[in-house]
Amino acid sequence: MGLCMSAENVDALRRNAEVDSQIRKAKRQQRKEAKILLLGSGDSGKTTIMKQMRLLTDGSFSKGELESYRQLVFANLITGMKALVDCLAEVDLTIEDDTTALDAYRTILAAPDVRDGQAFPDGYLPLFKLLWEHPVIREGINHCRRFAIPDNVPYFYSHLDRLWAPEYSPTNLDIVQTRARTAGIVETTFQISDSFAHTAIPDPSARAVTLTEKYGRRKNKGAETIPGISSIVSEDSNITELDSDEEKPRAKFQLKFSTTKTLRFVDVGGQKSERRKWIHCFEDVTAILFLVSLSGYDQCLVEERSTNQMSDAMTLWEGICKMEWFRETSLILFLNKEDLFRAKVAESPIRRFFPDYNGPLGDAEAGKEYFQKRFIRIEHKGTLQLQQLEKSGDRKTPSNKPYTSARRRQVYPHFTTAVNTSLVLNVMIDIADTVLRDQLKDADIL
Ligand SMILES: Nc1nc2c(ncn2[C@@H]2O[C@H](COP(=O)(O)OP(=O)(O)OP(=O)(O)O)[C@@H](O)[C@H]2O)c(=O)[nH]1
Ligand SMILES: [Mg+2]
Repeated sequence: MGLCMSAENVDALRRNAEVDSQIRKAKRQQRKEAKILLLGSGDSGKTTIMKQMRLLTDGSFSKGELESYRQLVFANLITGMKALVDCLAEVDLTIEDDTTALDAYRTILAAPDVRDGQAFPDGYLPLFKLLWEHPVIREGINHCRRFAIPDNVPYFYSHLDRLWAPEYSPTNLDIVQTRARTAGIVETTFQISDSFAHTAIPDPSARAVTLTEKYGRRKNKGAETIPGISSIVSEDSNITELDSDEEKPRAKFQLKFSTTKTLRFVDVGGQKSERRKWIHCFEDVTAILFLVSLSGYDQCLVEERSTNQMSDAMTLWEGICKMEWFRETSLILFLNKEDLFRAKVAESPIRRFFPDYNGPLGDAEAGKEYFQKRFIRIEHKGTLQLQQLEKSGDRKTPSNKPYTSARRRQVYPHFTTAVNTSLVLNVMIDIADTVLRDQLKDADIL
């Protein structure tokens, strides 16, 4: 038996070993990344969560981004007023018999885009104000709710004077309130290392309470007590700025992780025409972050007036829950726009749109629970269907591996207000603490 090998064979073996090593390295690298896929109907708040992640990781936006958002604010003022005026006829209202208002409306519709560095044009401020204060518009806001008027209209219109200041630059709150529908797929990678959250928190005392409740009084907790998180550092003394919208001081927070992790967030467009692109992102998903607009229970879709936003979200969710792709994928459910939901639920009875709702009229908590239960029930049905498929034959996952019954997927529901940075931070801590810990533990990252 000879152990001799030709030089060629030795070379080939060495090359194979190198290739194997590279593949192993690439796989390890891939496993170090958690891919979070954001899904949900249009306008549910997916991109807003991406913006919050930017704030929670980087703490700010670049000069160029601030300029783009500034221009978007001006555009949002126009599209918001247009959406409102377009709906007036549906509720038997019109501004057509008021020539001053009509002229103002036509002028703002024809306004040229704001260019780089150019302040909002002076002559337009009184026109926007005139329209916003017009009795027909005010009445329209209340009556047109079901037509999905952009949620940021009351916010931006109540800050007109501030927006027209020559040195105006959008605050973080302005940025998360801006609206531009997503077209295509946008991937953003967030490095979560020493400081996950290093951001201005509007209400430091509220944060401190929440963190204390959650993790106890000690400032620095070891990785063994909160796996993956080495410390939470409150810097309440580090008061940084006053937000122009809030008189409360802001404090900085840092959440420290014991290891560096990469979170790849994939944001997609949620409007109907965008959904056929989603399938391109279904591979290797660590967790789905599914957003639902809670306040959409009495509203139609922007792109399809005959469809209720909440019903559309339920149908989408059902489709996702039944997909074999996501058989073992954690599902994070954000029942979002809780702030708007609370504000409207007393005036707009849930039962009018969901007749099986039998909670008390105007009770936000009962309403939240009702919708959460419906989404959880839909997920259970989806899981059941997948299990039946599994039993009925040797179904394979899309990656062609047999299912492992050892790991059943989990659903993590949260009520969220995506425009509120500190509330989003809380939820993100939860996600890091539970979902990602479970998933990343499997990949030896934590
Ligand atoms: N008040 C309030 N507004 C919110 C909340 N979440 C999102 N918004 C606003 O809702 C609008 C739509 O949010 P986006 O994040 O652009 O929605 P999207 O899901 O990315 O929409 P598509 O890109 O069309 O799929 C923006 O103006 C946000 O500021 C919330 O919790 N409360
Ligand atoms: Mg979007």
